[in-house]
Amino acid sequence: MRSFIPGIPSLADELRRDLVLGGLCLFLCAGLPGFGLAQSASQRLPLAPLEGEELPIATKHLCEVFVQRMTHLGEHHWSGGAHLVCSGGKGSFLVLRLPVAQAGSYRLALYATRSPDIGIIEVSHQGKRLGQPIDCYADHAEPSGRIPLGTLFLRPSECLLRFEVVGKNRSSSNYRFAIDCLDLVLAKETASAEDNKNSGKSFQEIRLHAIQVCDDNGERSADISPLQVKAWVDQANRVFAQAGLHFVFDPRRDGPDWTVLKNWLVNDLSGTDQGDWQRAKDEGNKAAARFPKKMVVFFRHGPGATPTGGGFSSTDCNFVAMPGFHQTWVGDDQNINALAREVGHYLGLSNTFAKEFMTVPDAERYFKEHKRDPAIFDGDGLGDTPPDPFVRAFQVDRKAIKLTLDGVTFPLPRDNLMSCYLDSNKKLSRLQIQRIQKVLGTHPHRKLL
Ligand SMILES: [Ca+2]
Repeated sequence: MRSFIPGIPSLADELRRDLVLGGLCLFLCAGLPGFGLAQSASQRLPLAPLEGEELPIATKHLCEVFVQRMTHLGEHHWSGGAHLVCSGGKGSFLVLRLPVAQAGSYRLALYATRSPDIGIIEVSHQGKRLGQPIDCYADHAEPSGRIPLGTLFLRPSECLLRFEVVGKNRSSSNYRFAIDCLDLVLAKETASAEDNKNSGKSFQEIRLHAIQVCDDNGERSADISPLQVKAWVDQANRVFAQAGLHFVFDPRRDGPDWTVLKNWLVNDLSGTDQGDWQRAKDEGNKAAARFPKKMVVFFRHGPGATPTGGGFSSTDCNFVAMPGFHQTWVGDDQNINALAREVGHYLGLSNTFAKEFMTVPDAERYFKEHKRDPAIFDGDGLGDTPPDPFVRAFQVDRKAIKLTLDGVTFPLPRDNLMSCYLDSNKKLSRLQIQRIQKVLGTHPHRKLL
């Protein structure tokens, strides 16, 4: 059996052969451009690649996705030394978010991986297929080289690229595919409706500082890339534009808004329930104080061997704690509102719900036990967000817009940022915006932003 997953004997044989062939080819063909795949493929890598292993995933359906280092097959054959592997069957798909700052026409090309266990994929944008179906079958693993996908019009709000497995080569042993990187080049810019809508509006800018945390020995690093942080920040900006706020973040590893911190105490941050909360919080506040006038966000692993999917913040701490980008999902969708929600907590907002229930009968029992008082479901005490009996089973069901408990109907605040329901158009209420503005004006830490 051949597989992408390292450590399987038949693959090890495969890799050894590739190492030998790759090395031989590099040796024989040095100075002869375009002759020998390993050499020419590495030469053709884009100048500013969007690494598959660093791009934010929006949705994955019927597949597992993981990053695989590829430097064992040659130091410079794969861009960034790694690719993103998607392992599923026919019909599985993966949707990536492209970092698009301005509307315009873009030239797009894919750099994938050829391998014995690869399926045939189609790439599409907004339902329109880009190029021809791509068959990357080969009898050994190697970079595909440049695969042009044509020119497409992209807006910042419509930047989702879909990769779907539509079949496989008769010789292929599986339906996987792997994305090394994308080459996205702006060919012609256009003012978008979004730009026009926001031009002339004045926003209060808050600079965000992202800290990727690992243990003191460098292990258990949070799984996060600047492009992924940028996707979360862009979504937060869509929501907080309503409150006149705009978060600024420079998505470069060597830029002013990105730091790596080796500190196990901060890496283990898990909230007020943790045993050494006071000490951990003090340590977090101390690390955050190094970046005054910025909103500091820790991307941390969490305690134990398995990375956490949770985040937290409040006005009580001077930082936002977040998990790795791909550690938090709502159904098939990556939780794109996770940062915006925690920023909401940082700026003084509470959840719309007071308590979480697994099933409707649980919520109904609780309601009856508390004299059918709707206020027991009110998590934030704000008059313009309705009491929210949050039942986990309704989280992903977009059609669930109300819930009746013992004859009393509750409208569910699906589109409110501080609820936990899946919704693509999250909003803030008038009183939530007032609360944020008050916190920004009077809070000892926040008023310095
Ligand atoms: Ca790569």
